Order: sequence, then C-alpha cells, then structure tokens
Amino acid sequence: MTVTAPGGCGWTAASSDTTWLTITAGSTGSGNGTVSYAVTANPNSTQRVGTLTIGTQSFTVTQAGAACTYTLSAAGASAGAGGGSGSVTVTAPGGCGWTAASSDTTWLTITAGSTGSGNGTVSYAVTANPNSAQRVGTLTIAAQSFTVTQAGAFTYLVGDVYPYTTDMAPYFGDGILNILDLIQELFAVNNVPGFVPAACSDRFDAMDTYPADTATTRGGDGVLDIRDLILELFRVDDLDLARPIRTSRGGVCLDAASQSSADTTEASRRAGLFPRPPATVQGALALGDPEKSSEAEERVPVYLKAGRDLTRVAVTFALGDQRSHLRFVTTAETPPSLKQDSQPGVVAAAWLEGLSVRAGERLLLGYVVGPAGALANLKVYGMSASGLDDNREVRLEASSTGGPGVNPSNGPGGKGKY
Ligand SMILES: [Ca+2]
Repeated sequence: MTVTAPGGCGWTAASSDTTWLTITAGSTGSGNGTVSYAVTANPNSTQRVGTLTIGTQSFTVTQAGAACTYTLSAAGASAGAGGGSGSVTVTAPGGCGWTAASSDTTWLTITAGSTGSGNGTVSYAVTANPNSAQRVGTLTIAAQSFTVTQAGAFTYLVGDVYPYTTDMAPYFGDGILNILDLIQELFAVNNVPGFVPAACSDRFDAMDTYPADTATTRGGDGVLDIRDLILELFRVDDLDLARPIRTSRGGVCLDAASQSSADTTEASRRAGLFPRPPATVQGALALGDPEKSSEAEERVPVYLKAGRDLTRVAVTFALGDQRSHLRFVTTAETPPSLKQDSQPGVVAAAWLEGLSVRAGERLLLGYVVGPAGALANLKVYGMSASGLDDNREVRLEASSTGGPGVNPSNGPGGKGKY
C-alpha cells in the first residue's frame, strides 16, 4: 500500500491484530512511502477483519474464512474379539461443526465426541464379539468413514482342557475328550496349586461344564465343583454324548446385568463377583494320624464323616504336600471312580457314583501312603461334594479325626489346621 504525504511528515503504521496481520516493511516512514503487510492462513471457517492504522488513516483487511474440510487421523482400526476401545482424531478448521455416528450401536458405540467443532477426538468402545465370524462397523464422522473391524471369537469344545499352553483359546484342547482332560478337571476342582485356570479365562470356562449347555443357553455357573467333574466324566465315557461348543469371551468375566436369571444369588455366582453362598456344613473329610504301614512307609486314613445323613453324595478331594511321593490305596467297599496319584506330592480321588453315610458315622475311603515321616503335614487342597439326586452342594470341612484318646490339637500330625 502506498502512502502519500508531504516531505518531512513522519508517520507510523500498526496492525490491530498482529497474530495474523503483520507489517513486514514500512512500519515507520516520512513523506511518500510504502507499507507492506502479510496475512497468515485463516484457521477458522469465519471471515476475519483487521485494520492497519497508518498515520491517522485506517486500512481495512478482510480475510475470507477457510472452507470446512475434515480429515480423520486414520481410515479405520481393528479390534480384538474381546472388545475394547479406541479413538480417532478429527482435524477441521475452527467453527466447522461435525457429528459422529455408529452404524451398529449394539456393539460399536461412541463414548465421547459424538459432536464437535474444529479439531477433536471421537472415542469409541467395542463389545466382545460373541460369534466366530469377524464383524465390521463404521463410524461416520463428518461424512468420513472410519471402519472398525473386529475379529471373530475363538470357539472351543467344553471339557476339552488338555493339552494347553495358555488358558485362552485357541491355545488349549485338541478336539478330543479323554481321561487327560478329566485329570486336569479333577485337580482344578480340588484347587490343587498350579492346576486352576485363571479366572474368567476360556480354559476355566471350558472346565465349567455344569450346568450343561442347552440349545439356547450357555452353560456353566462360574464355579468349579464336583458337578462339573461328574458331567466331564460322563462325556469322557460317552454316557453323555453332548459336545457343546462355546465361543470365547476373550477373558471378559460374565456380567451380572446380562444374565436373565431372576435368582440374584445365581446371577452373582455367574458374575464371579461374590463367593458362592455359604451352605451348612454337613460333613467332614477327616484325616487320621499317620500309622506305620511298613518299614519304610506310613499311611493316613481318609474318612468321610457325616454330620447329617448323606445319601448318594458324590465326593472329590485332593491333598498332599507337593513334595513326597504319595499314593492312594482305596478300601475295597468304596473304590473311587477316579483316582490320580501319579503327580508328585498330590493325591486326588473322586467318588462320582455317590456315597451314603448315616449321621454321626464315618466311612473309610482309603489310605494315603507315603514315605515314613512324610505324612504329618498333609494339606487338603480342596474338596467338593454334591448330592446326586438333587445336584445340591454338600458342604464338607476338613478335619482331623485325632483317633481314640488322642487330642487332635496335640496329636503328632497336627492336622487340624486347614
Ligand atoms: Ca460349574
């Protein structure tokens, strides 16, 4: 811009807003001269007006607003079968409004940034995919598409828990139900250290066979007990020919709110949020004192004691010290349907066809046999019992029998401390 003034007349030039309108030359002058200015790009969609004041004159600069163009930071993202969350950023001139919407809000939802103006972020959440097929959804953000592709869930055969490398599908199972699966279940049900799959994992769920799956409902109740073991045995032995397949939840625990059960206790159990409701103790798994059985070995009798009449009760337990070589010798009248003592330091057995003991009486289940001096500190890892006629849990406690004339608290075994 040219300034015309008489010679010797001084003047200055100033911008009303130097953040975008700056004088690059001629901020002061005398007589005729030139003021040069520069304008930065307008980051907003609205026009803006600035003024150069030169001497006493005003020179107005009007700059058009930027066109509303929108750019997403990515064209899409992938999500794991277990679900999760993510975000995408929007770049737009200030004042340019936009909205975001999901093509399928049943699984792909916008958690933040459903509307915005100028630069912003859209956050979204993806629920676990219950199906084995992948699914694709779209977030439409300022007329741009952001595609979310979610992997399909892995499936697995219920009860097929061996072999395994991790507790998540597809890293366990071989498509066959056999005794190796049953042994894993036996140890897990009895809480043997090192054998219980991680909570909410696929392999835990694969062990949680009871209640059985139906054509329309997924089975399992979030608790591993002898009922799961019984159902597993029936399937391993082909007495139950059901071979339910489940879809991985991707390590996500059951949500109580998604359960239709009106039984809140059951719903809570299914959610894995609370321990199982306490049942009245109806009996005990009682260990006797070690008795010498040979020059190098001793044995500890294992009894099922009934606090009330126990009728057709399936029982399982595991005990040991995870050190000594132990074996379980059964008594002839009541052989267990399942016995496992090849694992060092652990003896596990299950009577899946039911035992009956009258109130106040005890039944000798068998003997744990081990090296002399090794059995004084046997630990009960776990036990579980259930009535076969009503499927109800029968709560047992671990106890020491002490034996005639022996005070359990002073006995040589000291086995009262479970
Ligand atoms: Ca169960």
